[in-house]
Amino acid sequence: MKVFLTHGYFLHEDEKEQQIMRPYPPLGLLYISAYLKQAGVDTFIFDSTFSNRSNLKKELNNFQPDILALYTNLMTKVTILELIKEVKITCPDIKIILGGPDVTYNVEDYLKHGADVLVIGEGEQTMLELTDAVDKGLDLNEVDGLAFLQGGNVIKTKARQKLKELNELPIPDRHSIDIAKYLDVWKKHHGQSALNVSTQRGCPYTCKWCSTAVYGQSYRRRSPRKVVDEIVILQNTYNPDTIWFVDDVFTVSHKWLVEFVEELERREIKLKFECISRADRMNEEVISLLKRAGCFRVWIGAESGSQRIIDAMDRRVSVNQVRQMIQETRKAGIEAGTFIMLGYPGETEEDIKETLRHLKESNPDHFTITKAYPIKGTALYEEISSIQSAEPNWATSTDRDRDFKRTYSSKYYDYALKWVVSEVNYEKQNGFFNKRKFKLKVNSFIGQLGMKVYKD
Ligand code: B12
Ligand code: SF4
Repeated sequence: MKVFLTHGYFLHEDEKEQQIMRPYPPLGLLYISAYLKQAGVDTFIFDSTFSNRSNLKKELNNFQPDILALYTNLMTKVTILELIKEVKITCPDIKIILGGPDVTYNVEDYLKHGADVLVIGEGEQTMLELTDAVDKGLDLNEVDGLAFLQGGNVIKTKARQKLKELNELPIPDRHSIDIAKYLDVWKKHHGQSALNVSTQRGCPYTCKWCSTAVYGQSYRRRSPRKVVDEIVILQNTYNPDTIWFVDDVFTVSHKWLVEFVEELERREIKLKFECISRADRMNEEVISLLKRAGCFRVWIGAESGSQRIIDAMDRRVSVNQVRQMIQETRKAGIEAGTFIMLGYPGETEEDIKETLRHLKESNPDHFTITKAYPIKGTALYEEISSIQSAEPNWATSTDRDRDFKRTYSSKYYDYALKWVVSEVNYEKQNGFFNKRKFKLKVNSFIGQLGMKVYKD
């Protein structure tokens, strides 16, 4: 049984990312690959990030797999559907399997667009059992965590039990892809290289816009020893300048953090890393532990500067806490970043002004800002279903294109974004009035003007 693993992300087709240039290896796929190879399955992994569609087809043709298994998220969906269509014509005997966060709540659509089987949730065990079942011609109904069509009907097998012991997972199969390409791009564009590592799976919180499609509302973690083992391998093999922990809330367990710091210190491992946290899982002691461990940047989600909107999101944090933790983090010599969302249902101009005040006052080193959109399967998605503007064509759009009736027109929030970004960046500029400051003021003015024009 030959398995060809890939994902539908091509950097050269992503103009936005070409400006950002912070690509990371496809960690989920690398976990699946390591797990299958460990069990002796003949597996080939094609990392599409720096490649193109014609190379993918060439490699697929060379390898002649029985199974083509693709990672799918909401941004890569359209490409994945195009690939399925082509493969169905050129190699109709290959079984097409999809996994990743976007399949869980779009089961019928993916199956009706040509996928043979979907792997729902955590993929390692399901993929291995599925490969075995396909190989031996066994009944797929016996494999947990699948969806497929039978006589035109959607069949969903029993939900897969979440892995209890993450320590049993093999180290991701990085050596089967060209990691040097990632390191080079990072070095060239940011002066230092970075690689991604996962220490936990699941998140116990319930923020309404966040997708828990893969790991659910859970919290499982690898032991600090296993994580440090992986870091040592990465340092000896690739020597990245920094590590990004992809975990949802890195500081969720303070006990784990203490043990992690002790393990690093005991083995005299020097680390420089970036992670994501929540203000309510931070305090002075946690910040000092992060510093000791080598954290150079921590992202502290707030999403809004208005407590009313934070509560509507079920974010369960106070805006004052967020402000205080951003400031304390910076005082400790760690960069602070924060995420902001505009256009959440019910958000008014007053809320946006509070968000602007919040950003100016907390003064993070970095912030990202997006217009709120509903990911299928989230509480936000359910909430906006009655106020959705129009149902976009599923196969040619993404959840990002799904619009809904907000307090003001959708365009209003595009201009609000421009206003907030330029105002905050203006505030960050030191010195006399100069060309950059002038440009930011002009953009801020355009933003405000657009907000006036599109308020209704
Ligand atoms: C790191 C990350 C990123 C990085 C990606 C870097 C990279 N190359 O990995 C960056 C910052 C670039 C990013 C961007 C985006 N992301 Co993101 N990201 C994450 C995050 C935090 C961790 C991903 C990760 O590495 N997880 C660890 C690995 C081991 O898990 P995994 O990938 O899910 O893999 C498991 C399963 O999915 C499955 N599986 C995976 N691949 C395959 C393949 C097959 C064949 C099979 C059978 C199974 C399978 O098995 C794996 C192991 O159990 C997740 C949240 C999360 N906690 O997972 C969001 C998440 C995946 N991102 C999300 C979103 C929305 C985005 C963006 C659209 C955001 C935006 N507005 O631009 C973009 C899309 C970018 C793109 N073009 O693809 C959503 C996806 C929702 C959805 N339905 O698709 C998530 C779930 C966040 C959330 N909670 O809402 N992201
Ligand atoms: S936004 Fe962060 S804290 Fe909230 S549910 Fe998602 S991962 Fe958890």
